[in-house]
Amino acid sequence: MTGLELVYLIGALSAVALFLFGVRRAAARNQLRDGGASERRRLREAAREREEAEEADAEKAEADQAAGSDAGDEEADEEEDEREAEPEPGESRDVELSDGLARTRGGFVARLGRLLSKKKIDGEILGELEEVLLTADIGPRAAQKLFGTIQAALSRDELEDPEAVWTRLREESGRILSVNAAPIDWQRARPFVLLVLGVNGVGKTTTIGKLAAKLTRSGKKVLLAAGDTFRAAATEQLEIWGQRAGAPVVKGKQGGDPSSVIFDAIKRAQAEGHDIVIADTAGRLHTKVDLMEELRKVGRVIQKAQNGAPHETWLVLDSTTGQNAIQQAKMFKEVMEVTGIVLTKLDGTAKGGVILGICDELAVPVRFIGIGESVDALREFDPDAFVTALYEHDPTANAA
Ligand SMILES: Nc1nc2c(ncn2[C@@H]2O[C@H](COP(=O)(O)OP(=O)(O)O)[C@@H](O)[C@H]2O)c(=O)[nH]1
Ligand SMILES: [Mg+2]
Repeated sequence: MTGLELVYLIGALSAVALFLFGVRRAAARNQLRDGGASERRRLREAAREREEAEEADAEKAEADQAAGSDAGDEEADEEEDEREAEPEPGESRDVELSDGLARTRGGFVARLGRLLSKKKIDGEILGELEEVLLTADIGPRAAQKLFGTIQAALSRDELEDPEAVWTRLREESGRILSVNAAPIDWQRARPFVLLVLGVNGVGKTTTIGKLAAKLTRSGKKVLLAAGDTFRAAATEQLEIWGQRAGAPVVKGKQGGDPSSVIFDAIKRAQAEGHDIVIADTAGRLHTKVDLMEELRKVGRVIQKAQNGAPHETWLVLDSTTGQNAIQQAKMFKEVMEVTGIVLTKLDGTAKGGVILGICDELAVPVRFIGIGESVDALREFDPDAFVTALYEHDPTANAA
């Protein structure tokens, strides 16, 4: 190696070393900058995990309590089995709202309760209360409203009195949930056309089946339109529900035009004197743009079949998807005029508080809630009953 080559080699090596040093410095700087945020994130996650574990314990305790104070484990197990046994779709089962909301109540509501039942509510507890609300899937705006209530209580020196704070949280939740909407007048038109929208799997067909059963029971003549032509199984599923409810189903070919199925259904309802047409739709097409285009077309064709229709357009949202449900609603609202929301699967999630965010942010009334798979597990949404069931357990009762 010549002297010159040696000089080049040393030069190249020091360039590489300098470069590596620079990269490490930059990484360290980034780490320093993100450190705060990621540490906060980590702490938040740890807190959430801890709370979820507590929540599971609380849920178990609640189930045990429900099984009776002197019930042995066996009895509790039996009850567990019973709850897990899947009901036949359409099977009649008495479903209590309070049971349907057990998971949500055991989630953020129980966490709030535990914090509020602490002897002294200091800055740290206040921070934890805010954290619970912000991570409760109720949406940032509704969370801020509820936290504002707690802060207001603080300024009134009420924080020594958890019962008073609990009452105020109930009241504020009730205010958020009470979207003033006139009840549905099913006789406003004949046939009354209800169009049902929502992404795949949220519970559209199930909801339509349950609703058809309710309406036929109250003496209405209901016709169902199998507008989800995307999957063959969707039509079969609607037919099963239709048979149970005593409501005929108008169907098309798989892959056929949903608009024409719904058009035919409305024409048949006009000819045969049905009171209500409920139209199912697909929640998935090849792309989101396809889906939205198709729904627009469905809207236009319905209008052609009957002036003034659809009389109601309901969006079905799955509460287990939490905040995502609100995003879905915003997407559909851009395309269609949504006049009502059905929130399903409240029985299967601790994220039921999302209903607060929905009422607060969407300005569309929640009409029905789904609290199970059976035919009776569709409830007309009643804000007062909902709040009562949600805040059923007063934390001050456990505080002593
Ligand atoms: N636990 C529970 N399951 C539900 C509820 N509503 C619907 N489901 C279930 O959700 C799944 C999807 O429902 P489906 O009606 O087919 O959804 P679609 O694709 O929107 O028509 C089915 O297994 C239903 O039984 C509810 O309120 N609670
Ligand atoms: Mg369906």
